[in-house]
Amino acid sequence: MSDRTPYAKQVLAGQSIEMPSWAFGNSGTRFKVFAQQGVPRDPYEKLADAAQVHKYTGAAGSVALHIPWDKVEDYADLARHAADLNVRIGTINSNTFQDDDYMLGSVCHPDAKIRRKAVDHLLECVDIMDATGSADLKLWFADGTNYPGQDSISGRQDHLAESLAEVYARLGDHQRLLLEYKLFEPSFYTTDVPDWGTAYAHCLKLGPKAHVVIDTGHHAPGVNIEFIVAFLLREGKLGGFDFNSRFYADDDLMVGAADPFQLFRILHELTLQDVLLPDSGIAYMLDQCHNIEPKIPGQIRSIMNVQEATAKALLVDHDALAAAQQAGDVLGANAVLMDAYNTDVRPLLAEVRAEKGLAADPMAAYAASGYAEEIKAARVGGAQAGWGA
Ligand code: RM4
Ligand code: MN
Repeated sequence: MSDRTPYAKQVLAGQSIEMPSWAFGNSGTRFKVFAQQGVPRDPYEKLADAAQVHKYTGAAGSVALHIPWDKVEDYADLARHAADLNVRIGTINSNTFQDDDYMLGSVCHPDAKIRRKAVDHLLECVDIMDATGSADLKLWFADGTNYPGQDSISGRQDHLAESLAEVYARLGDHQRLLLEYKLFEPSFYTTDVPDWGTAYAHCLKLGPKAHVVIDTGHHAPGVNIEFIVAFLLREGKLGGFDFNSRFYADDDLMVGAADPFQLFRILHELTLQDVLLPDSGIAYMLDQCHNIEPKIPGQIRSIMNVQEATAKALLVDHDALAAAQQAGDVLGANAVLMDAYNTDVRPLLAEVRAEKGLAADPMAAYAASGYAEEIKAARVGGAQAGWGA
């Protein structure tokens, strides 16, 4: 038993990863959405499914909403429903990419009327945060252009800055604005928030309640994401993560599926700064779609993948690492990291689960519960949730 084991167990027991409500609805590519049986018909049923993930992992205590996908009459009632299910409502995600008016952009649109509409939507999201008790507003903009000359690149930055400033001014004392960046898609020539540098510059100007979100799928191939993590953490500007994994672009596949070593490297940077627990100010969440696999097990597996990468990162011997770095021992330092990465942490996680009264294998425990069969039988009729294609 390494010296780090008790500490690792303590952090793992307290870790919580937020789930995206949209992971439980139907999803697909622009080619086809394959419907699955038993999929939720409304946000209440999405929360019920999310609660199953928390029930078996003990590490997924909150659910992010996406507006308008999760619009309800009474958000306080939805928050109570969540509490009854032993989960809570987390981040509110805005949506300014699915309305015909947004064809040429939303908060960066050349027409002031459209920008007004988009900013009003973001302000409505803050109203919802007030009702649900959410702390974070997550903004991702599909804004950009497809052709050189289509619009003014710098003019759009002005619009972005003005729009963000208005939303920022509306935030309550304990609310934050999290700005997400993405390299490309749906725009292909320019994107208005394409990278962490752009997001960082805007957040810096806005003030202390604005932070950058790293969606792990939103980078060019080969980008060193852990460098971005270390940099933003050092500047106090890392707001959170949208975890997923990618083979090509924004694949939204299960985190840790494509590159578990990258996930470990990211978690190592976070572990070095001791920011893994919920009070750290870093909002950890999944942003994934389960297009071909069943959704609840897809989320359970994803939470387990994050837990495994976290456990390995927690086992890195920081003293030995620092000593090797100081001595200029390149191979020794690398070996310290690889030793931890190559540890089988599944028994350790089984212990952590047992101490919380959970089954050692959340996948098997969920499969044996019969819940999947129950929802297939019960959720007949009505319109399944999903975001179309
Ligand atoms: C975007 C981005 C947002 C997510 C939507 C569904 O690419 O990742 O975070 O809310 O997809
Ligand atoms: Mn995202």
